[in-house]
Amino acid sequence: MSEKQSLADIVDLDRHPLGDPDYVQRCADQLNAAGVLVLDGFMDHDAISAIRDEAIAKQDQAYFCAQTHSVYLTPEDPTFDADHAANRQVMSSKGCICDDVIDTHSPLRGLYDDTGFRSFVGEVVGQDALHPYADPLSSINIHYAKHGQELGWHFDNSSFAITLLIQKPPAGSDFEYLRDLRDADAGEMNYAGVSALLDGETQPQVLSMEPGALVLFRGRNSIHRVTPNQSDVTRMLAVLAYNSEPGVELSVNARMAFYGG
Ligand SMILES: O=C(O)CCC(=O)C(=O)O
Ligand SMILES: [Fe+2]
Repeated sequence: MSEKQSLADIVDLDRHPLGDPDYVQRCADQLNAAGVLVLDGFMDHDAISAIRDEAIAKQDQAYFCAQTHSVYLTPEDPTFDADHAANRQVMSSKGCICDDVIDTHSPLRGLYDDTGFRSFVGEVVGQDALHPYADPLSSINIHYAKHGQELGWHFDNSSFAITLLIQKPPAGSDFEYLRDLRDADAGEMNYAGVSALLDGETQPQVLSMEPGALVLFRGRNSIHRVTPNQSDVTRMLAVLAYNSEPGVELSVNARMAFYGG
């Protein structure tokens, strides 16, 4: 990409009129009712293929790691046994490139920086202002999951996440979730509900999405995972992260420890 693009070059605004108050209200209603909003065909066709080209070209700069963690993304709690829901370990294995690697003129950055897009997201999630992260890594990330790689069950720390699916494998990499399984702000961790899920006694829902879709997901209380990729086509996904306060920096450790924000 050599020139800066306008929002109309990046988003299919006929299908997704981000400035239309009725459309914005429908999106907000949908997110509130379902805890998730999938906007199919959000990206313009040329923009998504430019983003795919960029993601493929930069794949060898990705930081790949595999690690175990609890679903709460908290360190081991010695007051509970190892097999207690607070301590049970799941596996995450994935790769990531950070904001500093994304092109200045990438359509991803055009979207991220666009004030119309930002106010659309703010109105849909009910947050007055959305600010970019002040550190050079956190705002735009691209995640990669190769054959066998997965994201284990977890609750996010942040109240909502914005993702854009770039490339979808033909088998595996299903986004699964169980809505409102805990109430973090009330301190209700629902260990029994988490155990039932990890033991396979509860069946999660599956969220289907196609490349070019924008997904807004409230993952703070809705546990979710991405199942192992069962193909040789790498799953590629962009994550756009904003903060409610200006000037917030995440440490490299915080980002690298787990990209769930
Ligand atoms: O890969 C996805 O679709 C979801 C990513 C996610 O849950 C996270 O980054 O916290
Ligand atoms: Fe997450």
